[in-house]
Amino acid sequence: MFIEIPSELEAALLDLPLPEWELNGPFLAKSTVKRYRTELTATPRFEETAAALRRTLTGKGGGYAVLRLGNLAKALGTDDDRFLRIATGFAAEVAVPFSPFPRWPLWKDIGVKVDKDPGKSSGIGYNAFHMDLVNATMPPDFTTLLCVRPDPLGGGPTILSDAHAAVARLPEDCRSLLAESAYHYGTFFDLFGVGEECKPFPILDGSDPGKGFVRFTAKMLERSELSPAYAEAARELAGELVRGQVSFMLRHGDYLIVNQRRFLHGRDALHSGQESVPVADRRLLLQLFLGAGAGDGSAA
Ligand SMILES: O=C(O)CCC(=O)C(=O)O
Ligand SMILES: [Fe+2]
Repeated sequence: MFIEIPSELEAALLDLPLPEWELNGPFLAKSTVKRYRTELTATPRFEETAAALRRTLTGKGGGYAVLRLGNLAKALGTDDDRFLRIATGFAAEVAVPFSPFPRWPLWKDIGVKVDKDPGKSSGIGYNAFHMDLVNATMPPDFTTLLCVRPDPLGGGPTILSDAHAAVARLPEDCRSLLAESAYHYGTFFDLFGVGEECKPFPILDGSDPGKGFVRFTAKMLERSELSPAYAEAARELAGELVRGQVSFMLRHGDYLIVNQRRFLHGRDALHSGQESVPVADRRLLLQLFLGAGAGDGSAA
């Protein structure tokens, strides 16, 4: 699941003149996708690396990948737009990059806030298994996290779990409860490219593994009012996800891409003592969503 960048590709990427990207509404413009692809495919071993990335995300048994961009991050600096353009170029080989949040840039900061709900994005606690934009009718096919700075205190390993494998281990009666439209989570307003609000929703929609989503967030167990039988079924699923989890620390320059139709993600708690870490030194990720591209209808 970890993909190294061949050294000759790395060297070529350092000098690649990728222009600033353009957006078409929330989507990366087709003209940018085309231009980046033209530049990138001219570099040695790019195509085989992009193919390996796609295989790892969508092939049999796959569902997430970590592209090791650490050497490029070190050489270019993560503040340098050239680094983000390279990451955007790899992302665009998987699906169409877009920002569902109209007021935010394409890449959204996920920093560390000590006074936020510890279990939510940018909180310091255990961020339980979830899919991003769980309550949208068309959630992003892929969610991606670029690690600019790991927790300097050494906490916050990423957790991942194969959602369909977890479901398959559940008893039949539990699965039928999960297939009912009895679940809800969070708020929904002013989002682009992800459809409408889905409320209530079934966790299982009856489609084949890898096609439909396991529309789940373990955060609903504490933050949504669910009737007891459904809450219990959701709790059992959460337990199976934990039983099947893998866990690893994202390093500087690691680019995690998760196929949301296969894997759910989360993060273990950061190390205690975040209050004493200056904000500018705390863990920092950049998040980007990818969709199959129903959106950008422009010919540009
Ligand atoms: O902090 C992390 O590693 C994960 C964050 C996350 O999953 C989110 O913000 O949706
Ligand atoms: Fe997330």
